Amino acid sequence: MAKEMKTPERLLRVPFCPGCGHGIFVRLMQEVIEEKGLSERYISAVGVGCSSNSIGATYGGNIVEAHHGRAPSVTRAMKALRPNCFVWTYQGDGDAYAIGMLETIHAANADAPISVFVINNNNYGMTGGQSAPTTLKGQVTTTSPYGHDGNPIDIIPQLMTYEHVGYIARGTVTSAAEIRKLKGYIRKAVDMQMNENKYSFVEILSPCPTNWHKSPIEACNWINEVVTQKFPLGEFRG
Ligand SMILES: Cc1ncc(C[n+]2csc(CCOP(=O)(O)OP(=O)(O)O)c2C)c(N)n1
Ligand code: SF4
Ligand SMILES: [Mg+2]
Repeated sequence: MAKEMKTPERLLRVPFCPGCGHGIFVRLMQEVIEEKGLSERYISAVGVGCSSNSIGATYGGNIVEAHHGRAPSVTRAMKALRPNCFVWTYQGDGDAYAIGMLETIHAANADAPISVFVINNNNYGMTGGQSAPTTLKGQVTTTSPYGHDGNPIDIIPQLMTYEHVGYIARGTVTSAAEIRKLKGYIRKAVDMQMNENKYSFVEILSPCPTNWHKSPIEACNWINEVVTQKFPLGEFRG
C-alpha cells in the first residue's frame, strides 16, 4: 500500500488554480523531504508569485517569504548559518529570471550549497498573466495581446558555463511518467546539496491554465508540443 502523506489535509488547502503545476511540485517536494528524513531539518525561501501560496501548506521546517527575486541570496545566508539543514528556494520564472536574475546567476556562479527550484510557466501568473523573460515569441499575454515580440531566455545554457555547478535539470508535470522523472530530479538536487555541499538547480515547466486560457489538458499539450521545443527537458549536469 502506498505510504500515506502526513499532511494531506494541509496540502488540500493550497490555493492553486485547477490544473496548475505548482501544487504538483509542492507535493513532490514534501514527499522527497519526508523520504529523506528532512522534515524537521529544512529551511526554504519562497519567491513572490503563486509559489507564495504554498507557505500555509508546508510543515515542520522554516519557510520565509523572500523579497521579490532575492530567495537565492536569502538561502545562501541561511545555509551559512545552518549548514546541516536542507536549504532551498521555490520561485517562479518572473521572480528568478526578471527581478531576481542577478541572484540566480551569482548563487550558481558561487556554487552556493543551496538548491534552486523554479516553476517556469512562461508568464507572471499571480499578477494576471503578463509577459515574463520566458514568454515565447508570439505568445499572447495580457501585456502582449498581439503576440510577444521578445525572445525567451533559457537559463540552463548559462548555468552550464559554470563548470563547478553540481546538478542542473529541467522537468515537467504533464504526465505521470514526467512527474516520476521530476521527482527523481528533485531527489538528486537534494543529494547534491546534502552529500556534496554543492549548488543544484531544477526548473519545472508548469501549466498555468488560468492565464493561458486553456483547459488543463490543453495546457499540458502546449507544454509538450510547443514549450519543450524552446526549453528542452532532461538532466544537463550531475
Ligand atoms: C518589487 C515588486 N515588483 C513587482 C511585484 C509584482 N509581482 C508580484 S508576483 C510577480 C511575478 C510573478 O511571476 P512568477 O515569478 O513567474 O510567478 P508565478 O506567479 O507565475 O508562479 C510580480 C511582478 C512585486 N510584488 N514586488
Ligand atoms: S495563476 Fe497560474 S500559476 Fe498561479 S495558481 Fe493559477 S494556474 Fe497556477
Ligand atoms: Mg511564472
